[in-house]
Amino acid sequence: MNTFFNGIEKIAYEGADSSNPLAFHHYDPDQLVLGKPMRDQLRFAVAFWHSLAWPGTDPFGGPTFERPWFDLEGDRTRPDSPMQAARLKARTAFELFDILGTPYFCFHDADVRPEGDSLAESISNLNAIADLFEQEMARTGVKLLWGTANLFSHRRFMAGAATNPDPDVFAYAAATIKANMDVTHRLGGENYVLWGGREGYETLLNTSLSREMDQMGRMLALVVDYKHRIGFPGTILLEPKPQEPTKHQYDFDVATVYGFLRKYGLENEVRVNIEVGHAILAGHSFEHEVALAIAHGIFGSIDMNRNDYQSGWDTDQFPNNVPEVALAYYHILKAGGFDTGGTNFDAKLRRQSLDPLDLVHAHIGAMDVCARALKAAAALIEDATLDDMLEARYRGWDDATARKMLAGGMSLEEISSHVLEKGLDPQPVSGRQEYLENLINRFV
Ligand code: XUL
Ligand code: CO
Repeated sequence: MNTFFNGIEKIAYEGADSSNPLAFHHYDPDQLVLGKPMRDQLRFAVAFWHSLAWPGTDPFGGPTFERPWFDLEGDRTRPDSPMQAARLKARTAFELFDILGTPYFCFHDADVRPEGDSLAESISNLNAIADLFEQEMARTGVKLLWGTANLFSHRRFMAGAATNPDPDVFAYAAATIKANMDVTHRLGGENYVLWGGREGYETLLNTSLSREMDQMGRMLALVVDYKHRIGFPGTILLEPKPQEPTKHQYDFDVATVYGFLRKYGLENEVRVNIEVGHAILAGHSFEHEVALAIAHGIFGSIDMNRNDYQSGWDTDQFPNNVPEVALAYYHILKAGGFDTGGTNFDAKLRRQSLDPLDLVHAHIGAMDVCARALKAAAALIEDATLDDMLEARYRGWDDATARKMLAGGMSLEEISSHVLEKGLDPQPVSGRQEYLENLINRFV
């Protein structure tokens, strides 16, 4: 074993004083944070896509990474070579999970199996790789956080999957989702993700918004119905993103997704998978998206990959901003932590980071950033100043009249009389933002 990674040993926790780059400095899986081992608080997952299937391309240049399975994938002269490539890639993936000690992984069908000449062949390829996954999962104890279908790379999906003007594409997408839900269920996946890569539009000149929204609502209702019929115990997750690849994506952000779920009556069935970079693209902060999802009761899971703050597109970089991550975990921990969700790295190396070792360093760094942020968030909660000040800010609402007013027990006339009779003259109080920012700075 351990061939691609050339003998790299399992990464161990050595503490903040260690200078060993192949050690964790903050992620100690067994350390208790708010009464739970860090392993179970963070629930780390490695994404197959960018870590194993992305070849280092960018809009101006071809592949930069040389991975042994890429050569086999392209060799169509030997009929089994794309499947050999898929098996080699899968074994290498589990080597990586083993080295890092990440408890979970995530995949898209297109990352793990070669596309067949027909849907039936693609599904049979997927099932064959799932057999190998089962063996590797049993060998290593690594579990599946989520599975998903890639309904955006192939040209058949260029005008959308669920939102395609052609009903045959809708049906093809539905059949693909079914196959992926079956595999996710078989592998004990804890969630099933839908990210609408092509569910949006390039121009309104050729787009009927009302039709496309109804088509998306129908697809999601079919998914929820199938989940219940097969007894899939996991969570269905939608992943918001405002644009890219399409100019406008329907799952723009958490607020938009919540409105969409309400419109189609699915707000109690579906939650969100929030990605740092997608929040930034939508003009929000990551903690805003997390906090809003929690406020709406639809928080599910996170993809902890960030954008470059200058470039303005989805660069999917590994996280390295502790305060940003800490504030998100603060909200997650305050809400009781992850349920079926976890911390997935849907992140890719920079295209000059050619070596297998770069993949290991990227994940070590990302896991350490998250661990450090988690500890800071827990310390903020234990300190309780932030929470106490928030509570105090709204304390006026404990008053009987205030409660009656909020519960709908007073009309506008009654409220008006109340103000006039009492001679109310509310005085502004400081929001103390700088004080609070200084407080955060003590913990991160
Ligand atoms: C794309 C993206 C996807 C989803 C799953 O921006 O983040 O990988 O996480 O399809
Ligand atoms: Co993602």
